[in-house]
Amino acid sequence: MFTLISATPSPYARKVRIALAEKHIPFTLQTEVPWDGTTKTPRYNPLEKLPVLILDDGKSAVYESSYILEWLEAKYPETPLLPGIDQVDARLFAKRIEVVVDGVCDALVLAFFEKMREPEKRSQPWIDRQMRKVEGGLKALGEWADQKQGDYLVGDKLGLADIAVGSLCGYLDCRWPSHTWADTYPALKKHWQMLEELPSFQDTRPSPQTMKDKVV
Ligand SMILES: N[C@@H](CCC(=O)N[C@@H](CS)C(=O)NCC(=O)O)C(=O)O
Repeated sequence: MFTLISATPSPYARKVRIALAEKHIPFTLQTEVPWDGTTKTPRYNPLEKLPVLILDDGKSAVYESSYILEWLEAKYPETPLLPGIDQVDARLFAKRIEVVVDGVCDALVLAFFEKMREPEKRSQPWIDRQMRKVEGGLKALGEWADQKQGDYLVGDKLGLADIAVGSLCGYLDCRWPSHTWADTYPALKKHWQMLEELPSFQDTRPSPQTMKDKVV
């Protein structure tokens, strides 16, 4: 059976957990704090980040959330999470949405740690730079949510784009509760609330973690 190294607030790990659930792939959940010295991520991922999907042999691993999703789609095409290869534009649009979501998550993580520095070491221009990316990405996602034709962002089934967007919104709600995204982008909020009703989302609700080690 696969093992997934995951963290409770991580939007990247949640994407993978939801994809595994939607594809009915059993796995053991190994929850860690990736920022602490106790994490096993460096044993499997040279980039020292989770999520990491450890394969049946207990040694080989797949890492980087977008690559894990691509790997799962290639190896377990049943319950597809992307439109078929004959629907090139829809497929690329779903991947584009994931790119924006991952970029927003990356910028949020960088801003989060910059804010943790002692005030005299903190760079406000750096935080502002990251938050511009966050606002730009959320604006694009808000527009796409507003323009969706049916229940889902791409096509007529739950897919990668919904999973990525829902994971980001859940992370914002958990780690950035004072951010105003839900008021600014009501269509995005509505889409997220619909997704949170699904069993695979209900089973993976994010929660904060406490870091023991000093990171910055
Ligand atoms: N691009 C990576 C980002 C993963 C990531 O940043 N994971 C965080 C936890 S949410 C992590 O493990 N950080 C530890 C570190 O950067 O040292 C992905 O999509 O998997």
